[in-house]
Amino acid sequence: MRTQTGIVGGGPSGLLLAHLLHLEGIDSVVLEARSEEYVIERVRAGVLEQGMVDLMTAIGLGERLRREGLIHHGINISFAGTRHRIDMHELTGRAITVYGQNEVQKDLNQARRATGRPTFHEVEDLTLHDFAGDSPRIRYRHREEDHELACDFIAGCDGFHGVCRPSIPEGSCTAFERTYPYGWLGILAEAAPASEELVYTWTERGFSLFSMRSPTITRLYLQCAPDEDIHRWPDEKIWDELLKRLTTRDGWKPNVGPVLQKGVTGMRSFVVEPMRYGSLFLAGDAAHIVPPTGAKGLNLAAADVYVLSQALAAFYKSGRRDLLDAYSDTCLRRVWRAQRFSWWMTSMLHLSGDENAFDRRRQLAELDYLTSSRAAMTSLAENYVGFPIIG
Ligand code: RFL
Ligand code: PHB
Repeated sequence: MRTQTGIVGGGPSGLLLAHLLHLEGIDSVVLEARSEEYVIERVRAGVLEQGMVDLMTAIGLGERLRREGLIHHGINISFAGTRHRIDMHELTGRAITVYGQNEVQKDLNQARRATGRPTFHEVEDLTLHDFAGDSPRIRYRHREEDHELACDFIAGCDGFHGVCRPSIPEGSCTAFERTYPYGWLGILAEAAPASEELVYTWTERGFSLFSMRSPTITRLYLQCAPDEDIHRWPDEKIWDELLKRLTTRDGWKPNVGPVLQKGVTGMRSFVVEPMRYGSLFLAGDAAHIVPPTGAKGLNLAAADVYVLSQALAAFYKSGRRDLLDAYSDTCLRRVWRAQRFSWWMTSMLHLSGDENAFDRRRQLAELDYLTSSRAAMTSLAENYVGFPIIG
């Protein structure tokens, strides 16, 4: 089999790239290790930057997003028992949209199906070959048969634990990494959101986040150990801890309801440079990870694949290689901005366990400054709503 771009991974990066390429008349094959249902059901991101909403709309995938997405003009930062609203729209003219990654994934799967171009799920033993040059090949097993896909380019969209990044010869890329001494325990609850906007909370007991998915579903997180055993957390204990952390002095607290899903995720900052080796281009979580406190991961993935689609389109239209050569640098500028912001939000709001009383006072002083200075609020708002993707 032959295609122009072989896409490894059918998550948001892979399928969004596939659709962007389709619109440019470029053929692709998507190879995904998991089943379609598994990829859709994974509970992950919830916040789309304005730029990602604009991109989805520009490529004809904005209809359900516009109908069902919840537009938020502000967020709340809570500490010492008080919520402080940051009006991002007033400060930047832009907003965010709450629309689950599951929904984005459904829209992308449907769009891909409508193009008639192939996506293969549950592929196994995928390996990359000859990608230092310009005739790369991908070998894999599908339905108990071995296959080889010849292509012009490979897009490594296979997430942090995928095979593309580790296939790059040692010494050709540099990894920058930081891990954090905490994780997030997240739940999805059948309960109407008690606030119209997100609440990021600092407490002496650790960080907590109030978010949502729809008018009937609340999404909540609490800081926990990075290797926390979810079995130690029956639902009552989770609610007890969430209510302790999130309840504010004015009596606001999240509504309690049946827990639909729960899980623990670790926190990591990671970047590989460059995001390219020969004809292999890494995009999304395959190239970088941010801690979720800045809500940036999915948005960065969208920005990467947009840049890549434009570079591939220029190559196929006029043989230009300059945009392909600039791909990594173009993406890395945004990536490092988001890394800085995600690290900052994370460090400001979590307790690392080895801080002393000074560090806690300093965190509170930072939160006080952030929520009382228009300049500080504008800086947060500008980064949180994100920078344009289509440009
Ligand atoms: P994905 O989603 O991991 O998809 C990669 C796909 O590749 C497949 N794969 C393979 N396929 C073939 N062969 C192989 N050998 C393969 N190995 C892997 C996998 O099965 C998978 O389907 O990466 P992608 O597409 O780059 O998308 C990235 C986003 O999923 C991620 O950045 C976000 O979920 C991060 N994130 C958030 N991002 C935001 O922008 N806003 C948020 O509010 C937000 N909240 C979050 C988050 C991530 C979280 N977790 C679970 C880490 C909240 C959480 C809790
Ligand atoms: C979510 O709704 O899942 C969510 C929101 C904001 C974040 C991270 C996750 O920073």
